[in-house]
Amino acid sequence: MFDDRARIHVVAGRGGDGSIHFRREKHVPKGGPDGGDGGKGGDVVVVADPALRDLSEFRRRRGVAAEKGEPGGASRRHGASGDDAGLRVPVGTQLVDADGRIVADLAHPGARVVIARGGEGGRGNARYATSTRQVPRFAETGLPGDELDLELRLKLLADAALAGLPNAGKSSLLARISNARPKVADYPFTTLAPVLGTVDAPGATRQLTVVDVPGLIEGASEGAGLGHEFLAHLERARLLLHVIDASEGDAEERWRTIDAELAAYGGGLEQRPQAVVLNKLDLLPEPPVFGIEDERIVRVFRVSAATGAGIDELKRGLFELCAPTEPEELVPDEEPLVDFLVYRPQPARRAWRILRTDRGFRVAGRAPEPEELEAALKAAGAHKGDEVEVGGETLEWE
Ligand SMILES: Nc1nc2c(ncn2[C@@H]2O[C@H](COP(=O)(O)OP(=O)(O)OP(=O)(O)O)[C@@H](O)[C@H]2O)c(=O)[nH]1
Ligand SMILES: [Mg+2]
Repeated sequence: MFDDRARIHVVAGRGGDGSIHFRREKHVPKGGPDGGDGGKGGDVVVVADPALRDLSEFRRRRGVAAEKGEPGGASRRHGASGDDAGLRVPVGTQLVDADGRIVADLAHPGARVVIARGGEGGRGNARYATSTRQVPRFAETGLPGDELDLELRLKLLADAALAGLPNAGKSSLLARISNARPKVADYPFTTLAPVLGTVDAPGATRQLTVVDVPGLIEGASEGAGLGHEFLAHLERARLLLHVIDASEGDAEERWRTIDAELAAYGGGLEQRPQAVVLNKLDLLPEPPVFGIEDERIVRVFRVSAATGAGIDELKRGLFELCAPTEPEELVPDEEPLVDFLVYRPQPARRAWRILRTDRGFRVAGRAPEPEELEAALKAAGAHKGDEVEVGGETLEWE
């Protein structure tokens, strides 16, 4: 089965806590504060990996989390940053947020995007020393990292796409040449959603992907039949396999019908190279003739998906027509960018922080709603019995 959708929960690392520490030196009875800052939490980074074909890995994998930052240390020592967590997805994957917005489109090999940022580390008590407060017995806790639910959607990036009128035998052909097992039946619009298959070259030296889309009819470019949505899937294919039922009437006329729809749709489809596949050879006494001369028609195949006649030649031809692409060169110092990325507005720097004290925690600034505060304290590591100072009051954490 081909998986083109998955859901995943991503959590960036929490920042490390600042340290509460005082200098200890010989001859200095009361050293000043020297607690260092915590390190930043790791980010969650999504990378488009050309070695992956679909999202099946995410059937098992439900979440990904980056590492926490290390706490600060004595002598103003900074905590180490948490490691990033990498999430590899196939090229062509779009990341969709909980509101259904596409936040990133990873359409090129190596494209990468930071989808969840790690939290900042907390400041150590050394940073809180002032002339009037020489013994700060508190330090900031680290901030939590971004946490979000993502939907991954793979927009089909096929080498070739099957196009043609309903019932032409597109799904039968895909079943013949690939590992896919699409539904085949003797009525139009059997295929209702795109199906992707992988075709192995003899000796498994190469693979190609071929997508089968619902049949096109006159007016498809304006939404007739199953409409444009499926024409859009043809857009990312390098080659169109234009399948025609040669047992029924005039093949050339039917070629023109579909070609007019491709032209009306535009989006580059009107220029895309095509191979014409005259199918259902077994129903004809003589191999069909096809006289249209057009520079976009790179090859004409005569096959029967039913008997298998001509199928080997079609497969061989496919590998010739879809020559391996040059691996896109990755300039080492220049990371490829995602096609587009919508940054989620960062929450305004919060008006409060949680400080760690000798006996528990102190909430500095304007305290938030109780639920939010509770969650933040829990995440900061509050335990039963810890003291929590909020707005001049001291409570005990339950
Ligand atoms: N005799 C014969 N029948 C075929 C051949 N190829 C397909 N068929 C039959 O034609 C009918 C339609 O085949 P499909 O593969 O479902 O056609 P399709 O183009 O995918 O149709 P839609 O999904 O509706 O667009 C089925 O009954 C197939 O068994 C062939 O080479 N010879
Ligand atoms: Mg079909």
